[in-house]
Amino acid sequence: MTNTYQLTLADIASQEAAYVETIFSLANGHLGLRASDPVMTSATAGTIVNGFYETRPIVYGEAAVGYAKNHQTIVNLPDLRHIHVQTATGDVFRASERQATTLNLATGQLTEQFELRTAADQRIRLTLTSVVGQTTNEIGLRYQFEAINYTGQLQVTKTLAAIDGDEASDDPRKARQVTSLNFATAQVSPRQTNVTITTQTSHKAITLGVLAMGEALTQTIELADKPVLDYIGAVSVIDQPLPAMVGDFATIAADSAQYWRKVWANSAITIEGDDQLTQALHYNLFQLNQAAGRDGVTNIAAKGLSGTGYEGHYFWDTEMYMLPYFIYTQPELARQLLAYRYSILPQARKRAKALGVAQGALFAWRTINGEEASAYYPAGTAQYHINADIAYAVGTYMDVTDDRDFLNQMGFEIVLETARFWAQFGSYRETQAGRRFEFFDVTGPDEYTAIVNNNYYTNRMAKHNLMLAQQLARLVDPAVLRRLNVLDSEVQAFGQIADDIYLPYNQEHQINAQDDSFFDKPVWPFESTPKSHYPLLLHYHPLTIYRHQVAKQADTILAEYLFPADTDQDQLLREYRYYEQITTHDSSLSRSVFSMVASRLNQMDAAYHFFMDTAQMDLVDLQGNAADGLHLANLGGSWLALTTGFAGMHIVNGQLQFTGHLPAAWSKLTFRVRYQNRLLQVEIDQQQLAVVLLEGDALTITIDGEIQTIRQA
Ligand code: IFM
Repeated sequence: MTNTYQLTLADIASQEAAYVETIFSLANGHLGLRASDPVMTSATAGTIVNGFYETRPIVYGEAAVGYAKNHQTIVNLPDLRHIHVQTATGDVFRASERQATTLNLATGQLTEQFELRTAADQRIRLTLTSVVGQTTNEIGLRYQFEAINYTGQLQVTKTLAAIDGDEASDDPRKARQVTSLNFATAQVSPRQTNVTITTQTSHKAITLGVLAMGEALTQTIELADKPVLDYIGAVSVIDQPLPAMVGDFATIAADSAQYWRKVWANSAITIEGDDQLTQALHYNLFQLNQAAGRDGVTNIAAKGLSGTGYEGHYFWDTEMYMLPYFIYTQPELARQLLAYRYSILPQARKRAKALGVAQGALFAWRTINGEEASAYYPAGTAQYHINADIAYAVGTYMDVTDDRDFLNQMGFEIVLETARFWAQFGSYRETQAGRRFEFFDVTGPDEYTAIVNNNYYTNRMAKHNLMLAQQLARLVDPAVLRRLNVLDSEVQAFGQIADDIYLPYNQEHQINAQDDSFFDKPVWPFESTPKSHYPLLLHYHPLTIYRHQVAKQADTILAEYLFPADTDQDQLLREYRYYEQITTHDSSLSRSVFSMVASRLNQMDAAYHFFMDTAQMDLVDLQGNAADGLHLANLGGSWLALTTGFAGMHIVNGQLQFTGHLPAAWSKLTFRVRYQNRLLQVEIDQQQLAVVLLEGDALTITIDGEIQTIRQA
């Protein structure tokens, strides 16, 4: 029987080192450790700190006004788990083979077994147990040694290994190499070494330290005693000194276990009939939790803290794919993630100005420090739907928590400033069909179509953003309206523009149109495209792709999932069928959305297949690049497909509603959500969907179209 809170080498796609390092990476929202071989150094090994980046000017062949100025690249820091092991006579254990690995999702402990070899084929076994503090930035490291054919003395030195040089790559999803770092090592005591790393251009500093629980960082041990060496690693807060290390292995392990107990109390999932799938979902949520910045000034990178892919940047992925999970299970953490967006509002205001908009804010498409870091504006800044995505997330957070303090302090301002941007960036046009508000030159979520007019998703989301600003203006403290110079006339104008926003529709296919020109283009020649030429982005010039009907990921369909009342089932089915045929799912952000829409259409086989690919994406290495880091948006997407897809969870006009659609392969699905200070357990079997109120006051909800009031038993 599969343990649904445990992952081993047998559960994953391959034993390739960089892939294994990603899958078993450990993190706590601030620091991330890849599960690299502790006696080797490699380009992919190392420690990552959320928000610790270096900048470098972007060199354009042909620059233009307002282009992003600097790359921001997350820095791969020395590997805290590294050790140097040699025999008494100086033979170094340089070769190593991973033999077993177990990640305990209930406690956060990772146990790995390696067989180490010297050049003279002397062999020993190393068992390394790693655990990351979840309320501290300390790491417990326990190294146990056993003899195989070498039985004598060992000399073990805890090191802070520098990172080997990275290889250059043409894959835009990989990170750039950072060479402008200064390292200052301090031997604090025989037991402790610190290294402070400063970046030359972003002017940031971080300190990493290692502390021996024995007498010194270098220790001589007898293999016959089956020796166990404990070390503590630690990482400072960015730009702060490293505090004294106070934990030992047991206290760090206890801290981690307690944290995960709390997480699982609200996040546990049971799929009766498929333990392996339950395990995959637990893994996904484990990694989502590990990746999320908890301090209000960091966020969730596209690869979390599992790798340096996408340079550690934060995208819309957070708000549209990951935040719902946190909003519904850990609203305090969701608030911190939104607080990060609030913290970069000044940069977003500047960015709006750079694009010629006097009032309002435009959030960067990809960033760490709030400034735009996308060097390719057609698939970067032009995806200004990110503004509405962030506002949408504020709306969901408010629906689920009714957190007025957040609204007054941050939430309203975010929604207001993004709404102001829409009001100025779009324009009215007289057409035969009447006067309408439009957005020209835009890129929607589908990155295989760029710089078009009236992307349906963007226009629909902008409409929502403006309506939300109007709605929240009625809830927010009037003092906030005064502080932000909001006049009634402005709020009314938001409502008018929202009403007038044009939503493209294709008469021929009787479906919402991805944009004004999408259906004029020839369909991509799918039949003559070899399998080896996917993802298309690695094989074709962007213009070859852009002038065809081909979608990298869910686009119009994403809008349909978000606004279920907009489209009837017949149209939705036509739309789903049409877009499904021309979508390659080259982006990991696609399948979860198709699964949700298929559920809504009761296309349960398709919903199930899309869901299985989503739920197991990194464990089967579906995209083929998990070695660079996990696909965090998809991890969140797997939770969405379960809750919004199979359980039909939506908030409609302030009321929580569920509609059950259980795949035939399962006998029962159970999960929990928090909603307005309540804890709910949702249970769906093949007959019915039931919601049990575990904590909090009675609540009126809609289940399968029927209004019900649920009370605690
Ligand atoms: O934000 C996504 C985008 O939608 C597709 N390309 C990858 C980005 C980061 O995950």
